[in-house]
Amino acid sequence: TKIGVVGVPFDKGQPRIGVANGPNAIRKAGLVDKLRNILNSRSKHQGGRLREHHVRAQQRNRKKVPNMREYAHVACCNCELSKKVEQIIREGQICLTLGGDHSIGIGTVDGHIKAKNKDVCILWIDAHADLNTNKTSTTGNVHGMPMALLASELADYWPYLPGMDWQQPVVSIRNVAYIGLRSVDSYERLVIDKLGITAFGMGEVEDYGISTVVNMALEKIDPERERSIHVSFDIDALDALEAPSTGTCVRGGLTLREGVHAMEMVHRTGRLGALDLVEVNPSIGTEQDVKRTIEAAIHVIQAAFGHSRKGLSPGNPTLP
Ligand code: DIR
Ligand code: MN
Ligand code: MN
Ligand code: MN
Repeated sequence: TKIGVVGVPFDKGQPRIGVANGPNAIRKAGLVDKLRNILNSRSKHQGGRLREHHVRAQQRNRKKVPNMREYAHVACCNCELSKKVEQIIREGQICLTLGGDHSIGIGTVDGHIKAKNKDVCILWIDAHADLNTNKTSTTGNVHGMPMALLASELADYWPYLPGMDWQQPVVSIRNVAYIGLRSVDSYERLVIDKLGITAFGMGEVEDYGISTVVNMALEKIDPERERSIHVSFDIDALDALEAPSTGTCVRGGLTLREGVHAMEMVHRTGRLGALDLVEVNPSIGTEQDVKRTIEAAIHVIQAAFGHSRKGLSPGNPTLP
């Protein structure tokens, strides 16, 4: 396994200050060493390598779109990010992107799709559907819009987006499944119903259990078990008690156990192509809240890359 880690200190998709420090905070807590441990625990010939990258937003124009705050920043950052993600995946690495707010999902999914010739399927793990257009959004925050920008079925609902020509809405919404929904706007609900989007809210997690939900989601979006899987994990999918340091936390969410289990299942498919971990905001809450949120994020990431809760064996299989 090769892993490419991209830090994206971007916060313009939402109004709270601090989320741009997410990548740094997660790294400071030891993420890279923990991922290297996982790689080192595998046998020699399976091997592993990890590389670090950064994408910084550089606004190059002042283009505006109605009801899309900081539009030009979002467009420029995602353009750079898409190229970086595409390059990483083309080099045979699984791309881990640390946000930043969830508007960066535009670039990560776009880059993933461009890198693979085959179809990509998406697990959007989030309290929110992020399915607003600039006409339905009540906030104008672009972190509530990435899925609507990516979905081919919604292409006609957008005005011309200057500086976003590189981004074509090429994902069919049939290749997308939500897990963890519990705060969905009314127009988002309408779109989910009209297009028949696969959506497992907290009610379904309660009814079936996380394991069945993940299996049902993968069965829907990847029935032939051949697609590259993109997981876009908004930390607010986790319960507010598990991950308080995030801009729009909602109570009644996934436990950390459920989040970790879902990622272990994705790991076991062997088809994880890219993981986004977004919306960790180290400026929200107490020191303890921040620590708890970052730890949760790291547990989720480790699980996706093969950490076992039953322990990792040492790379060298002989007892000293
Ligand atoms: C809301 C909140 N649906 C919006 N979205 C959030 O602004 O469009 N997404 N918080 O993560
Ligand atoms: Mn989100
Ligand atoms: Mn969210
Ligand atoms: Mn821990």
